[in-house]
Amino acid sequence: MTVEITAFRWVPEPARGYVKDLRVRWALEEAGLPYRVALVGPGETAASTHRARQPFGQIPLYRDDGVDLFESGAIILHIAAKSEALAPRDPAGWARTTAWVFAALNSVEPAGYAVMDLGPAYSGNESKTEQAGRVRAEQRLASRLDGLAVWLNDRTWLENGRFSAGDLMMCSVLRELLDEGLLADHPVLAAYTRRGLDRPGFQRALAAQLADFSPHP
Ligand SMILES: N[C@@H](CCC(=O)N[C@@H](CS)C(=O)NCC(=O)O)C(=O)O
Repeated sequence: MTVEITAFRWVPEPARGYVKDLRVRWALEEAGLPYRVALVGPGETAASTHRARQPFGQIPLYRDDGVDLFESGAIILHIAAKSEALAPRDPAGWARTTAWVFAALNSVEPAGYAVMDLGPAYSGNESKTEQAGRVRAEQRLASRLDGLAVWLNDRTWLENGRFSAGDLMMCSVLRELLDEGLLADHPVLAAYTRRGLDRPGFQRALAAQLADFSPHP
C-alpha cells in the first residue's frame, strides 16, 4: 500500500504550517516516498477508531504495509530506516541519528514549549512566583540552546557533514523558536534552522500541508 498519513482538514490560521504532520511529510519528501493523506476534522480525533490508533487523540498518524504508527519521532525513525537519505546505514551512524531525534524531542522541544506557553514576557501582571518560573524556564531553554550552538559551531549538520533525520527533527523544533524570536541570541542556530528550511523537501512538505487545509472547519 502507498504510505498513508493522517492530518487535520482544518486548523486556525496561525497553526497552519506548524501542525506536526509537516515533519512526516518532510521525511517522506527527503526519502522520495510517495504518500496519500487522510484528512480528519476537528471533532474526529475523539472517535474510538482514531483513539485505537492514537491513544491521545492527536495527529499525525502513519501507516504502510508493515506498521501503523503514532508519535512523530517514531514515524520519522521508521521512515529513516527505509532511506539512506535520512540516516547512515552503519549501526554507529544510525545510533547517532536516533540520539539527535531524541535530543530534539526530549531535550529541546519541551524546554521551548515551557517558554512559549508562558506567553509574552513582562506583562506586568505576573506574581513573583510566576516571574521566577519564567526565569527558570528561560534559563533552561538558554542552556539547551547554548549547548546545541557550541556543538554546531561551524558544522553544517549535526553529524558528519550530512543531513539526517536528526537534523530534520531538530530544525522542525527550532523553527518554532526562530519564528517566536527565541533564537535571537543564537545566530548559529538560526542559520542552521534556515539551512534546513531551505531544503526543497521542506518547501514541498510545507506547500502540501497548506494546500490540504479547508478554508472552514
Ligand atoms: N508527541 C506527539 C504530539 C502530536 C501533537 O501535538 N499533535 C497536535 C497537532 S500538532 C494535535 O493533534 N493536537 C490536538 C490535540 O492534542 O488534541 C507527536 O510528536 O506526534
